[in-house]
Amino acid sequence: MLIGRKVLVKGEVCSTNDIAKTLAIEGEPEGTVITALRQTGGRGRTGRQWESPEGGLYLSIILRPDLPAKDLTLLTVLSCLPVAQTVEEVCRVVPRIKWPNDIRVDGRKVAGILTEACYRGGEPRFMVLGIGVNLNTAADRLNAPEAGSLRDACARDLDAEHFLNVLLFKLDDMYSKFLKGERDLDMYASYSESLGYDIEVRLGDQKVRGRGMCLDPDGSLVFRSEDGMIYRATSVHDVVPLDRGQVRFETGNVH
Ligand code: BT5
Repeated sequence: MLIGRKVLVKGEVCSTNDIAKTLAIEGEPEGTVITALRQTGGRGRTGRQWESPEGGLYLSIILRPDLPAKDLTLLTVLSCLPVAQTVEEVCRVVPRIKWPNDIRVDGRKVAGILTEACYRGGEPRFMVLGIGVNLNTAADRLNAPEAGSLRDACARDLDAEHFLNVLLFKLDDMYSKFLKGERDLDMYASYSESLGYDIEVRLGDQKVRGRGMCLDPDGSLVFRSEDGMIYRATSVHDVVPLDRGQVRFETGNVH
């Protein structure tokens, strides 16, 4: 097992991603995991905040994939699958993946992923895969209206060490397959609440309604707008599910 060969457990940190990046620059090998009890500067995408009080699980993994930069977004997107499967196995609830990086239970965000990469000559030197899970978090105290907690979802306290072990095992399996060129896109699609469903894709004031079709090989979300145009959403877009009774439509060919 590569991911989790070494796990560094911290108390309070600014961001586990920052610690992982510093260690990676200093030569820390691939697979090392940094976890923290809480973060004072937890980050989401595009400068957003990830609220990180005690009770949640915060981890960052150093990866040194021998892959072209164009594969990294797909790796991030597919990393949601082991997180969702861990939630399902440990908590016995039904998780859904909202493209690109949210894991939700009953429409509430219980986990998010942030990957950050360091490049040399246009190719990735290393990447840090950061995952935040609201494990035993008091979600009603978070300044995030859509947040949910796994403890609330399954009505019991969860064992953080057990959750982490299952998660690292599943991430390791997904990562080793990804490096061999295997992408479990059908399995991903079965957990997705964006593929085959009506969605609204937002960027600033712009909003386009359509239906998620498939993942592009570069990880972007291919969707067909209501007027029949084919678009790609990239990770700067926000994808909002349109609840019309959550009817699933057939997805297009997944590459
Ligand atoms: C994410 O960003 O969902 C990425 C979260 C990654 C966090 C991990 S923790 C370990 C590692 N170290 C870090 O510093 N980060 C990573 P995004 O899709 O941009 O979602 C951010 C948005 O989610 C915020 O703007 C809030 O609306 C909401 N939010 C903030 N904290 C939340 C929480 N604890 N639970 C659910 N939603 C939250």
